[in-house]
Amino acid sequence: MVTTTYQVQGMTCGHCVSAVSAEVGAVTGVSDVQVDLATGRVTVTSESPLDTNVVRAAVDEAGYDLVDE
Ligand SMILES: [Cu+2]
Repeated sequence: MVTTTYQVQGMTCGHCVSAVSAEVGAVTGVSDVQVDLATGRVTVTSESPLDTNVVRAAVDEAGYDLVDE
């Protein structure tokens, strides 16, 4: 299992957290998504390393932005 942390911009409430969790959780290979609303940190557990662009697309689909680090 691989754990990767991303920074997401624009989340303001529990609904945002649910939207991001649902979209990122639907990415192939992802088994767990933990969102910290206060910091915008999204921790994703997956079977193998994820393509950042795929995660970015999922976050975008939810209506938020992945911040480059
Ligand atoms: Cu919200």
